[in-house]
Amino acid sequence: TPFEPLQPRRIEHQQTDRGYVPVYTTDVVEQPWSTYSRTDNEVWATLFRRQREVLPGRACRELLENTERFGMRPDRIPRFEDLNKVLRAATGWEVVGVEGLLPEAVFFEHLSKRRFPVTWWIRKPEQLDYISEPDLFHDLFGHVPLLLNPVFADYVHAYGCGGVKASRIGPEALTNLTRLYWYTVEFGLIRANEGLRIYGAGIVSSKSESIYSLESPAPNRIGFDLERVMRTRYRIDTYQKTYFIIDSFESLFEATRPDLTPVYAKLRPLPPFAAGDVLPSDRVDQRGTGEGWATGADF
Ligand code: HBI
Ligand code: FE
Repeated sequence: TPFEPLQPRRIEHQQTDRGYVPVYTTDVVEQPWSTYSRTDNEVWATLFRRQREVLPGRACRELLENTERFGMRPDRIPRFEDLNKVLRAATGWEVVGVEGLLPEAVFFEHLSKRRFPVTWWIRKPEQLDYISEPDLFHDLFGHVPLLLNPVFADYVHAYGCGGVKASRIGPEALTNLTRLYWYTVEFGLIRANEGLRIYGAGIVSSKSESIYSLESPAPNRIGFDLERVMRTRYRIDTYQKTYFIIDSFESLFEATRPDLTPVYAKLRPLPPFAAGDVLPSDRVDQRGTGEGWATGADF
């Protein structure tokens, strides 16, 4: 009988910061590279080619260069072990296969050991434009190339170490860190000489948001400030209402280098900001029109 393609094992559904999605308590799984179907590889090729069309001039330079350094190509889903040879040599990171979204403590633990969890399965053709969970394309194409950048790799490692500590401090500290991850690693913009550029994986892996985040008049674009970001709620199911801009990966790493315990304590009694807020203290690149913003609760 033809090889029955593996299906991800859905362990349990949880209300997470990305909505009601399956969360897997299972840990690392081998990448079943030989079981990817022709359709899986065609989905990879379609998404890869689309992003290679839309990202030049929009994504930060390193991101596209690093995709080349990995030798990533549209015609086949990359093997994790091939990527790991390049990754280990460059920044000591490695990619590990997982079933999908992990509990935060498990996720932080991996990052603190320079292991980036990558979902082993890729979305279905009918999910090309949007998928609520991180799939292989989001993780491999969105997150992994920047881990070749030493400063960014150190930032994500320090973030993981901070997350392990924050898990012991309490839920508010975790919420602060999840917002930091969301507005940098997932949806961050960076100021380049040529203008604003994308580095957040959630944007990089989405054709429409690659355009929207830089060119739409609707969202706010505001200079990054650690405490501001940690207090700002976000959306999981629509484009971001606000994008935060860092000046460099070095400045992002510096901002999060100190022990954040006193920052959590300072922020704890303070109310969060809504995703679309603009504050008098903000360095505003663009005050958005708010056109098309979803109503309802932000996370
Ligand atoms: N799990 N596999 C995976 N990938 C993520 O990006 C991820 C996660 N679990 C939690 C999470 N991200 C965010 O809540 C982080 O802020 C912790
Ligand atoms: Fe992600």
